[in-house]
Amino acid sequence: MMDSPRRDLRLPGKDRLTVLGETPLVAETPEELLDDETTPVQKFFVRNNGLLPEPATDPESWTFTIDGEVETPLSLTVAELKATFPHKTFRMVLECGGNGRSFFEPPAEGNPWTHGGAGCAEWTGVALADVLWTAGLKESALFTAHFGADPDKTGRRDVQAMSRGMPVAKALEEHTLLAWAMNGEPLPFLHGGPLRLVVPGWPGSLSQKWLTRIWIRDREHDGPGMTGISYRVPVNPIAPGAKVERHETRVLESMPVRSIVSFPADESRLPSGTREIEVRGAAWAGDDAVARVEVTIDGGATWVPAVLAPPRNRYDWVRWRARLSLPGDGHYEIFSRATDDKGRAQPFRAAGWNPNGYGCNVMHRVAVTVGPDL
Ligand SMILES: Nc1nc2c(c(=O)[nH]1)N[C@H]1C(S)=C(S)[C@@H](COP(=O)(O)O)O[C@H]1N2
Ligand SMILES: [Mo]
Repeated sequence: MMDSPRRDLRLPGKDRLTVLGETPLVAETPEELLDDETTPVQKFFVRNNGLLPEPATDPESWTFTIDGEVETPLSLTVAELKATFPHKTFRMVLECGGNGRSFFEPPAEGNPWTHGGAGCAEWTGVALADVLWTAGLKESALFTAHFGADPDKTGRRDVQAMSRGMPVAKALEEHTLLAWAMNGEPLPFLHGGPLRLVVPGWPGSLSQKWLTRIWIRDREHDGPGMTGISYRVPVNPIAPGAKVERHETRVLESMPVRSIVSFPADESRLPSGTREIEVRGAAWAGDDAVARVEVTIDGGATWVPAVLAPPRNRYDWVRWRARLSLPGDGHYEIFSRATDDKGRAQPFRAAGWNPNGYGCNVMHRVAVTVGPDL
């Protein structure tokens, strides 16, 4: 299932993330490190599809362009963006489209994310919509195409490592940001600084880092990440391991509902006689809202409702907690299950197998042992 054995990331400014790929660097956050309300930069997952670009010497003069199907193509520096448009700050989940992939059986193609290809940070920038209104969308404007400064994984600069796009309607949502800050600090280089897109609710691959250009197109974009069956899922369910043709697939847009248990950590040991524990975690649901979260310690025979903290804004995650009574010492498997406001809950077993392993939202399992080794 895994190309290389997992190891802990050793990188200044980063916590003990789990490395899934070396070059390009891909590292996920162990679920128990996602216990903060706002995910600190040092715990935030990293996903690169290419090599790193040259760091900007002067972030304020970083320039990006909007061209294509607009009345007035614009070229703006970060300083001009900051000076011209209203600033917005939202706490929003960024999640890789492949989060959960390692639970598909048979294994799907790609990085074996568990549940840690996600984090929730406070992003500051301007609404892409405000910039698009200034440029003026032509009637032919249908789709965006995103470009970044990173060379591809072989070092080529004339091709994009990743260049995806979205329908104009998603680009015009007020939460779709051109962001220069993360958790109140200048956007870190590894997370796309000086400037990145943040397209919440949809696969993280739309949130272009080191953003240099948005090309407004009159058709669906066809850059790397848009061709073949990239970021596409079968329209009708297929047998696990089966092949699927592009015309039988659709683009994965909103990510499915998911929850994680961030406390206790998997394989925790509690003193003998412990009869009550607090379980807590986070839940989110792509474009939709989380309606409820429940927790079980008996494989789903009985469920305990969790108390949800209200999200700060749309696309924020919901922090939840539940108190569980334990009937005695022993080994318990805790599962959390979130349900979105359309009534869709997480499955016990990976469902919706697809060749590239997108959108696996199987429940997170955490084992705890109360008392001495059994
Ligand atoms: N320029 C550029 N932007 C990119 C990528 C990339 O490889 N290059 N990877 C995308 C993917 S697949 C994801 S999941 C997110 C990850 O963002 P992070 O590294 O800040 O966590 O960035 C997206 N933006
Ligand atoms: Mo991703």
